[in-house]
Amino acid sequence: MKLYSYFRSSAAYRVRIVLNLKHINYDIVPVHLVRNGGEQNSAEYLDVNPQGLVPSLDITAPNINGLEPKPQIITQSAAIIEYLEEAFPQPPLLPINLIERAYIRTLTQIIACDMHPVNNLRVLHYLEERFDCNEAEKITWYHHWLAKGFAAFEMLLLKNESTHYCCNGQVTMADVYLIPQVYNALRFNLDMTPYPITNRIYQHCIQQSAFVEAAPEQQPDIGL
Ligand SMILES: N[C@@H](CCC(=O)N[C@@H](CS)C(=O)NCC(=O)O)C(=O)O
Repeated sequence: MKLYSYFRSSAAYRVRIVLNLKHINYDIVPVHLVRNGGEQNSAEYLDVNPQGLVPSLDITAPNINGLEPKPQIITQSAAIIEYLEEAFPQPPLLPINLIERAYIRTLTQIIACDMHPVNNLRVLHYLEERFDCNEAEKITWYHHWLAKGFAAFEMLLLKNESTHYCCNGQVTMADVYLIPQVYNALRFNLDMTPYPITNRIYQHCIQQSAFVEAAPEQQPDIGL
């Protein structure tokens, strides 16, 4: 498998964690989101992912008997993660209980649908280019949407009596989405003190090898 990734991309970070948790071998294909106006906008990469976003996962079968395999590329981190969960069920990242599965998807979607998209690089660029927002205004925007999302997330963790993981003392997709989002928040100096349960889960997860190896600091493209 080949993962088109950028070390700082939190959506790619989610997929890296899942690949590591499931012990799946993969090669990183770096896509630099800043250099040369962003390699995600190149014609070559748009052919891989027409949205010009990372991650993309290339699961094309190997060339057997000289036959050219049909390229198979999955885009959108949630689609990639659901594919990996179905194709590589061990260890499961969703529990069996249907209510708990729904709860985990609620948590992942708070991040993937309501927090991350409004703070994406291209959104921040648009604020600057179209509405002339300066750095401080962009940070205000960024913090606003993160704080709204984390407040709801924390409330749900409290109601669910979460301790070291988001659900039931075991790693699930909810942790996979949460850790990169907290990493981003810390990078942009959001005050995380109002979210003690979130912080505890973050500190617990980042000690574990699947999370450590997926972290931006460990990526081969960090110095490129
Ligand atoms: N919903 C998409 C979001 C992907 C996404 O926004 N990726 C960011 C990096 S975290 C990106 O490629 N940004 C490039 C840009 O904004 O130009 C997913 O989950 O895969």
